[in-house]
Amino acid sequence: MKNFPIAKSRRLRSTPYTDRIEAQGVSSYTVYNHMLLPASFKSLEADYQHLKNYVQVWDVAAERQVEISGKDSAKLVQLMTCRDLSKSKVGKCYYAPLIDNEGLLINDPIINKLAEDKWWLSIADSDVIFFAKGLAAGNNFEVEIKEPNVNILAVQGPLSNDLMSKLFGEKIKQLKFFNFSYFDFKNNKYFIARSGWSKQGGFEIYVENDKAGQDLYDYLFENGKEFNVRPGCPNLIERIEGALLSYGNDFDNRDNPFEANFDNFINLDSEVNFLGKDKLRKINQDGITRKLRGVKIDHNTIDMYCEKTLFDDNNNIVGYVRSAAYSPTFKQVVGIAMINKPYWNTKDQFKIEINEKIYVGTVCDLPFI
Ligand code: THG
Repeated sequence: MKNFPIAKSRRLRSTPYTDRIEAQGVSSYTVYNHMLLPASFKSLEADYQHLKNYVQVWDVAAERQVEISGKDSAKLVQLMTCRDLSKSKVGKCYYAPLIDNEGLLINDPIINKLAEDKWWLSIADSDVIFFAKGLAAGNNFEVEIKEPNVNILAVQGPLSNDLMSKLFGEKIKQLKFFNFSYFDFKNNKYFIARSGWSKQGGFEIYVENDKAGQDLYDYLFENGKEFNVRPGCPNLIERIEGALLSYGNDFDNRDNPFEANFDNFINLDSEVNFLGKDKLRKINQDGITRKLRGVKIDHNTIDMYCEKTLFDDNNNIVGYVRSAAYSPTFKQVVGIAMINKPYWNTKDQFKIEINEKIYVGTVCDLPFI
């Protein structure tokens, strides 16, 4: 498939960091929450190796916040997710699948609890705000729902502790995984979480002031020279190996949370009220007939712009690859695929057509690493 430049407009939103990443050589974009999300700088593989060894600063402003506040905010947030939030605490981040009344997936945000009556849903690529507003209206909830001007900078990689403590002080090293707190830098206060869409460790800075964020961006690069800092972005290879799921790619509104491996975040036995609870109970009783699995394919390239079908030797459908990339670590194509039950065992084999040739692959566990 030919590559075309992306035509920018107001509707396809830029971020406060766009000018900077373009000056630094961003080489491709994807679109996420109607906003530019960088997809590569030097190359997927060069970015991957650098991320695994040093530290990168990412413009992930496209991870938008849906702010839900007010008297009924906890009720509304709980209504949208099958994860039990009744014992949730301020200062913690909760990875939580959002489910509709059919028991199907809407999104998989990180839910940040800012106060008992204030939440930020840090969303993946679907229009959660309209779903939330519809539910609030239909239930007469007393809530305020908006998209605040928050533009996340992620600092990811094994040297992220070094860079972040140089700017924000030693105490940032004590921040635990999926916790957030407030840290000062040059007279500004920043909401910082230990989280991020890589398995290399790191932080996410939820920037609420554009100008301060742009200055911070520049300081991160000035202070990061000794750690070989580079601009980066969520890396396709690294995130597939780590099984960090992507809404719209690996799963979408045709899939239920059991099929998408969210078992640890589905609480059917608690008293809390959420959409699709009865549907999920039924699915849990009946059992699922397909689920997301890892796949390895004996080839050195794959182009993914739609699902790719997998076949057995009798040309029965084994499943569909939803994301894939060549891994320099495994020296094979690695992917995430929705696999039908008879074929979902580790080491089950399949055939796949890539560029008009047939290749062999095997089913494996997620994550790869
Ligand atoms: N950070 C923030 N917002 C986000 C993302 C993010 N919004 C969009 C998207 N990413 C949401 N999806 C995910 C998917 C996986 C994780 C976070 C957000 C993740 N998972 C860990 C894992 O699977 O190892 C930990 C999950 C857990 O155990 O709680 O981090 O990245 N701000």
